[in-house]
Amino acid sequence: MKLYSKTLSPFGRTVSIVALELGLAEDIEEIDTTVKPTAPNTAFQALTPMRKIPALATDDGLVLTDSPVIVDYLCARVGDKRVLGRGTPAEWKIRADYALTRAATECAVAGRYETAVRPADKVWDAWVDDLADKVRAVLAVLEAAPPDHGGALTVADISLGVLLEYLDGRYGGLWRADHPNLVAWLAPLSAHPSFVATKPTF
Ligand SMILES: N[C@@H](CCC(=O)N[C@@H](CS)C(=O)NCC(=O)O)C(=O)O
Repeated sequence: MKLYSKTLSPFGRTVSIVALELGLAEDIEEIDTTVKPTAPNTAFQALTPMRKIPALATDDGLVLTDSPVIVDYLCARVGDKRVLGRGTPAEWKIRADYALTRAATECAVAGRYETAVRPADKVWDAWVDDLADKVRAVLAVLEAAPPDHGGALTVADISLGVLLEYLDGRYGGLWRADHPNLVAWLAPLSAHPSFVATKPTF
């Protein structure tokens, strides 16, 4: 399989960590892929029209896009019941937390594009504030009840840990002051081998 990605992308990094956790890293060749709105990567677009990372080209010729679909595929491939809790009582709580964290990540990435890609005279501050407000609201929910993986990493833990480190890298760790539970929750996760192995340099 080929994974078109970059660990700077929180969606791409989540997939890379899931692959490591599932013992699939050896089966996946990671292709470092640069994308940016307004600067089409035409070679990559020939593979996937939305030219968003991550994208997984499978051995039987499928191109999967959208990180949750790729995570689902990888878990199904090895019959994993832990990362998504597939078929266990924990499954829908894991999927609910993952969906929430992913939505906040979409806002954090969109906010980054608003400020780092859009020309300054075209930035709409109310829109940027709206995106930040949604990230804050999700973090407030998770601060009150961080995912509890009971020692076994799930994709809810992985995607939240990746989001928090993305906020550290792209937003100067501003979230830390108001979220002591998440700060304590993140520390051991950041030291986990799959997090260390995929740590991006922002
Ligand atoms: N829903 C997608 C989001 C992927 C996404 O937005 N990736 C960003 C990088 S973090 C991207 O490819 N941006 C390029 C663009 O929007 O043109 C997923 O979960 O994989």
